Amino acid sequence: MNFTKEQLNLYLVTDRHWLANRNLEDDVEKAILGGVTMVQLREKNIDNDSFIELAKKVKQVCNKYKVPFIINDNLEVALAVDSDGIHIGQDDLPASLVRQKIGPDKILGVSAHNLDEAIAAKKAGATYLGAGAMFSTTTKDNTTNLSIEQLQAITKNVDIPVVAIGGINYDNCLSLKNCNLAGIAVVSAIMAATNISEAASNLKKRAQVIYD
Ligand code: 3NM
Repeated sequence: MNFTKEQLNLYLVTDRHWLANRNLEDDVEKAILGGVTMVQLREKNIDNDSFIELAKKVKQVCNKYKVPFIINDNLEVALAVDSDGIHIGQDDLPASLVRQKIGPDKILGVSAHNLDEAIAAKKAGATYLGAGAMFSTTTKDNTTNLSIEQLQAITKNVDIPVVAIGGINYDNCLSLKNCNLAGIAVVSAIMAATNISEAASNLKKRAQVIYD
C-alpha cells in the first residue's frame, strides 16, 4: 500500500476497554465508515497468539476499505500478520532496528515528545511522527505533555508528516490549527462514543481546517 499523508487525517488508535459486548472489528468498521483514515491496533497485556488472532480480524476490515492497518509496538505480531506498518514509542525497540526488520516500504510511526526525539526518529527511518500528549488523557498512563509551541517546532523542523495525539476531541481539536499537522490520532473521542460512525464523521468534518 502506498502511503500518503492524507491517510493520517483521522487516525483511530484502538482500546478494547470501551467495547462492552461489541466486537472490536465491528467498531473499527463503524469508525472507518464514519471517515477514519488509518487504524492502529493497540493492545497491552495480551499474549502474542491472541494479539495475532485479533489483528487478523481487524486487518480484514481495514483491507476491505483500503485503510492502512498498523500494529502498536509488537514487531513479531506486525510481521506475522503482514500489517501495513508498526507504531513504536520511545521505550520500545529502536526505530532504526524496526525499520531494518520491516523493510523500506512499510509504514513506521514513532512517538515523539520533543524536537530531539522527532529529529532522531526521522533519521532512524520513521514514516510519520505521533506527537503528544497535547491534552490530558486517561487512556494512557505516564504521558508527557507537549505544548502547542513544541508541536509547532516539531512540524516546522522535521519534514515528515506529524499526527497529534493525547486527549484530542471534538471540543478541543480546533486549537491545533496552525500546527501544520497531517492529522489527529484519537482513542476515546471515537471508541467511547455511543455512535462511533457519527463521532468519527463529526470529528473529521471539524478537523478539516487543521490539516496542513
Ligand atoms: N499515546 P485519547 S496519548 C496512545 O502521548 C496514546 O504518546 C499518547 O487516547 C502519547 O485519545 C495516548 O483517549 C492516548 O486521549 C490517547
